Amino acid sequence: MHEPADTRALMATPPALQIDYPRLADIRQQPEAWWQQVLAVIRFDRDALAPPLPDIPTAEVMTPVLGGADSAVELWRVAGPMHSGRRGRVRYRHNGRLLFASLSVPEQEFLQPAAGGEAAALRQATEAGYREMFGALEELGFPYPLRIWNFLAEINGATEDGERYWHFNGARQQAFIGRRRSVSGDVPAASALGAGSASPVTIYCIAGERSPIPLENPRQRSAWEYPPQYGPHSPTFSRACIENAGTQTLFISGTASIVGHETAHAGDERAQTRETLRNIRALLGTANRRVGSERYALEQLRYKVYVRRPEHQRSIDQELRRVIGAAAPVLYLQADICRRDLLVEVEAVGT
Ligand code: 3EB
Repeated sequence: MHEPADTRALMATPPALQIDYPRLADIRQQPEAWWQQVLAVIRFDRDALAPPLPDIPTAEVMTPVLGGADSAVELWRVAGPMHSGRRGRVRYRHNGRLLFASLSVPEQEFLQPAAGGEAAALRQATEAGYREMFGALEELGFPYPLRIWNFLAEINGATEDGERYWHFNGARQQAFIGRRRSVSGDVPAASALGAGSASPVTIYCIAGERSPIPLENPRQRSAWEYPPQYGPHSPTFSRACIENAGTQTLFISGTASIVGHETAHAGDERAQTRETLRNIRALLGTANRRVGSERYALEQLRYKVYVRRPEHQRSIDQELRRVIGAAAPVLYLQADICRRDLLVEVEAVGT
């Protein structure tokens, strides 16, 4: 999964925005000058890597890396000079054009006796996370989140009052409304996954000074219009977006085997993977029409694949490689997907 071309790309000066999934051994030897242009590092399952520059924000995501002998990280790079800092729980770094921000909020903070139980604690942690994140973005002059990643423990778990993901959705939507942000149409691309049972609510994002171009998928009902059988408050995300300040980076949201609003191929991870790729292909068509060229192609994206059951990784990889080819970088992570019947979710970035 790591071709020599990848290693060469890792050494080069980054273009406007670059994402890589290097093995720890590939980056441990890098000189300090190289780290200057690192925007952020995402560590999965508490890998030991600590960037030698303490300014670089990290996000700790409790979804184990699958498959490789050596573990990998997600690493974002941009051309400097960089500015880094902290606002409350939010850690950030930006180059004047694009900003990375991350934070974690433990639900336990909101679990006082008689305060409303587990569901209320999840909602409060989610709302606090979004409130702080939006506050930091607005203060720092990057008010437009392009792409948001969300992780919460036991995403499929039940509460006294509906699934935990439903409460997450209610709180996220409330946080958008509280900041006078739209909850349909002009919303960021996103993913929301289940992390290990001790995981705090963990959110990280890439944000800009200008609003991105949001994209929807003609094969899928927009998530903000999902009917109430998936929860009383619809999820707040777009299917993809294109950065609109020069880089034209394409961020594809978590994409699953959903056609219209219904899960397709319950119980069949191969068919779910093929359906997911049909969804991503359709999105690329929308993206290419929007920029008026064939700029984005399946073989040229960088992928992260969330696999519910580790034993499905092989069959999912076979189906994926048939369509995206052998060279595209793919990082496999074990995670629960937000609907119980989904076995795989795929997200991607086109640079
Ligand atoms: C779906 O299409 C699958 O709640 O932020 C994908 C991407 C999914 C983002 C989110 C959920 C989210 O509905 C799940």
